[in-house]
Order: sequence, then structure tokens, then C-alpha cells
Amino acid sequence: MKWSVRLLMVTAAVRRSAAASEQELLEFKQDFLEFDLNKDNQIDAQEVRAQFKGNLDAKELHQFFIDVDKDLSGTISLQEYVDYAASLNSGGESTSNPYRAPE
Ligand SMILES: [Ca+2]
Repeated sequence: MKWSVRLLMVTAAVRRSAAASEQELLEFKQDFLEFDLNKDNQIDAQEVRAQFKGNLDAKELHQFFIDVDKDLSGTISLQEYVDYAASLNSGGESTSNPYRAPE
């Protein structure tokens, strides 16, 4: 029975090396929902600040939005957040992403 466990672990490792797995996407989505306090499906600067409870200075907050808010809307959509989280997970190897929906 040990073998099947080992095989599962190897399979998981292979999946992890690719793009974000379905499991990771679910986790990212969960993170996003925690940020989105007023449930409008957008994270704004106020919500990010609330989440970090003052441990984020204005410069870091600004940089966060530069990194994540790719369409410069001033708010972060789930799509943008998932793209950002996936790029962190994969070591930021690529700026293109297969998850981006056309706006
Ligand atoms: Ca929101």
C-alpha cells in the first residue's frame, strides 16, 4: 500500500511544478474572499490595509497594487489576484498566464 501513497506524492509534485493546480486555485480564491470584506468581488486599497492591520506602509501598499492591479483599475479582481498568487508560487517565471479572461 506504501507504493500508492508514494505515487500520489510524485503526482502531486509534478502537478505543482506546472501552473497553479486546481487545489491552489481554490486556496487563492479563499484568500481573495478573505480580503474582499464588502463582497463586491474587488479588493481595494482599504481592504488590503484592513487585512494587514497597519503592518503595511503606504509604499508597500503602492507596490502591491503595481504588482497585482494589472489593468490599473485601482482595485484587484479575483483574476488579478489569482494571477499574482500563481506567479509567486511558480517563482514568477513568466508574466503571461493562461487564466486571464478577456475584459
Ligand atoms: Ca471589495
